[in-house]
Amino acid sequence: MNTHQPQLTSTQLSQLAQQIKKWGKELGFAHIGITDLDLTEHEPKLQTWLDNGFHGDMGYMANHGMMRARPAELHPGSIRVISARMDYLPPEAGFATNLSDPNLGYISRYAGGRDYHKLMRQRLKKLGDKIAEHCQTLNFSQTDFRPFVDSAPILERPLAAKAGLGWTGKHSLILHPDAGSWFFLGELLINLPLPTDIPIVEGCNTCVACIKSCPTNAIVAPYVVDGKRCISYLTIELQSAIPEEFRPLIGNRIYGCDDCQLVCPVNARAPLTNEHDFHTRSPLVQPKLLDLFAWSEQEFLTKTEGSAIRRLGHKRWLRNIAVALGNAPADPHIIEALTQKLTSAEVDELIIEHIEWALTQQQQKLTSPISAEEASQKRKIQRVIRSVQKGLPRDA
Ligand code: B12
Ligand code: SF4
Ligand code: SF4
Repeated sequence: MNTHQPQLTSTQLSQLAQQIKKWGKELGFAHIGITDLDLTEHEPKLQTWLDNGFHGDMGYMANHGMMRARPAELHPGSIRVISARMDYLPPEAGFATNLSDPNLGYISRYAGGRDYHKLMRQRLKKLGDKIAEHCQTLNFSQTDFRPFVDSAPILERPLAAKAGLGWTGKHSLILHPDAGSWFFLGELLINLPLPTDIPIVEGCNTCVACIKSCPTNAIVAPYVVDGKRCISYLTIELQSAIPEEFRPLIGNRIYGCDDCQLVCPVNARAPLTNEHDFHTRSPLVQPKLLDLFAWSEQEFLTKTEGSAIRRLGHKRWLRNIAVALGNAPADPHIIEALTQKLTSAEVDELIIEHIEWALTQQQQKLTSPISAEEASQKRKIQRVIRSVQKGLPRDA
């Protein structure tokens, strides 16, 4: 920082912090908190997570090493992070309706609308510009900031917890007592010594609902998710074949998973999003698996334009739907659609292998009764559905 510049006084910084929170609300953020950049206590936890290989094929998690826990290295000169929350729960989420019909595809409710990354980064940039303009009026012209939304190696959740946006739930997501967990996080790294906020001390207490309900047992210990077991990883991040052991457990989830949040009692108080852009688009509202499976590549690209789903690509879209079709009840229409797709020019070896797996599942169901493993899986999802109907009636 230029030492000849007049520095901001502590009164000016306190007033600015209040102002930032007001501007944040005007820009659509539901909560803004400020904290310092010290994440040293998280370095060993992150290292253990990486050493355990919980990142699977997400090479980007390992590539940057401890930089994730050292935000100052990302944008030198930064001394504070402004952590921001944006709610995404769409109206008429229809969670239970969707999960209880195995012929419908389930898409995580964060992904049914416009991709959040760009929208939030633009808003954070606007917030940064407002701060810089305000500082100019105080004769301080050295404001320097950089917005991030999932876009850089940074531990967003521990920063949000330090900034008072919520506590770390046992599913590892950030939860706010009045807002649940249906929100995205974004940050503005900044070089101003703003006053910091106080973390929320409330916690999960004895509840373990998310751990018990996870379809793939991905929450291997409280606060620790084995990424490579998580359905979000298996259906979104994983480029290659979905390991067979997980396929029956994925059910009808074709893009991400919300189960650990669906059973969370804190989500009973979660607000709906104010962003129309995050509402689920019509082709993705309670979609029939067979309709989605019939989309050509061009239809897939058109119908998912501007959405995060587009980045999956048509091939992995078909891979995921094939698995869900394999998990659906035996149906000659499904067998016909799978068989037809085998000869389509749009499938490659990866998809063919998943389609063949799905066909085997379908044929087995035609001839043999439900296995003990399937029955236990069904009971687990029925418990999640009942929990949603009881605990989140508005969103059921
Ligand atoms: C990689 C990643 C994933 C991976 C791995 C998940 C994971 N738990 O790490 C996969 C693909 C599986 C995934 C899934 C999802 N993700 Co994700 N993901 C990320 C990403 C890019 C990095 C997360 C990370 O750093 N993981 C490494 C581990 C080590 O960090 P951590 O989980 O935060 O763990 C810390 C704490 O648990 C803590 N800890 C450990 N032990 C203990 C003990 C105690 C007592 C406490 C308090 C803390 C604690 O220390 C750890 C290290 O600091 C972030 C964005 C970002 N840049 O941060 C989004 C992010 C975390 N994901 C997000 C979302 C929405 C999801 C999904 C809900 C999407 C979906 N519906 O399918 C699921 C939820 C799954 C889950 N239960 O976590 C949001 C979370 C918002 C929120 N409310 O918290 C983020 C922040 C993206 C965003 N910008 O909004 N994700
Ligand atoms: S998102 Fe689904 S699979 Fe992943 S930890 Fe939560 S419940 Fe488990
Ligand atoms: S389900 Fe229970 S244990 Fe899991 S995050 Fe919510 S309150 Fe915490």
